[in-house]
Amino acid sequence: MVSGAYEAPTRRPPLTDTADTGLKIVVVGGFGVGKTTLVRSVSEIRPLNTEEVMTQAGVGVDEMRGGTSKTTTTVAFDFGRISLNESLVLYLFGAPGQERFWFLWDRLFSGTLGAVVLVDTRRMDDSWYAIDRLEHHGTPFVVAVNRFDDEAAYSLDEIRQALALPGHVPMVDCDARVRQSSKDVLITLVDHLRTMALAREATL
Ligand SMILES: Nc1nc2c(ncn2[C@@H]2O[C@H](COP(=O)(O)OP(=O)(O)OP(=O)(O)O)[C@@H](O)[C@H]2O)c(=O)[nH]1
Ligand SMILES: [Mg+2]
Repeated sequence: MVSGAYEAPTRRPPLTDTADTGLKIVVVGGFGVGKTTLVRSVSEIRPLNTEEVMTQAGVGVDEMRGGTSKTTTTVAFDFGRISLNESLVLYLFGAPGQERFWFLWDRLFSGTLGAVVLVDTRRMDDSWYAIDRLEHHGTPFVVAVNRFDDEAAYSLDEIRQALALPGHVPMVDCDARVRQSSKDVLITLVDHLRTMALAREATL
């Protein structure tokens, strides 16, 4: 196991009395990019997962590139929670990655303040649909590149170009298995949301 990696919370810590702002955040991206892993690694409560075992029937349809030991897939969504400080709580929803479940995304985006698009550079084209839907909904997002062990081949600038991302969209590297790394992604998103809110205020 990687150092700092996920350990299942053994209890459900209650929300602190000072928590007064809840933000709905969605983690979205293609099949097998690590969305469930990220929600699990960072959640302070035992996350709700809707994982199903992948069966023979999925051979040829649910193909993972890069040979992982993945045996399950999300069929509805993941749910977790993290308190970033005394007042700010994020409610995390991990989207299902397989194309046949993408119809659920638009519902999942309802009421969302911001999103994380998780990218695996071995399947970069799987990110297009997520970015397209978020832009359609006008949902601010950051792009987190989940660096699987065997790749550091592309720089963030190269990935920005490949995905045609405008300069204002923050990009970060991450290891979705590591709590602090996943937390840093969420902090990047919250900082981005704050910057955008301040810019909006300044133009009023
Ligand atoms: N080496 C490595 N493996 C990872 C990393 N992040 C996730 N994994 C593994 O990759 C596989 C896919 O992770 P999931 O979290 O199930 O991916 P997902 O995006 O939720 O998948 P779907 O819900 O099926 O779309 C799992 O076997 C993880 O253990 C990483 O940063 N490095
Ligand atoms: Mg999943």
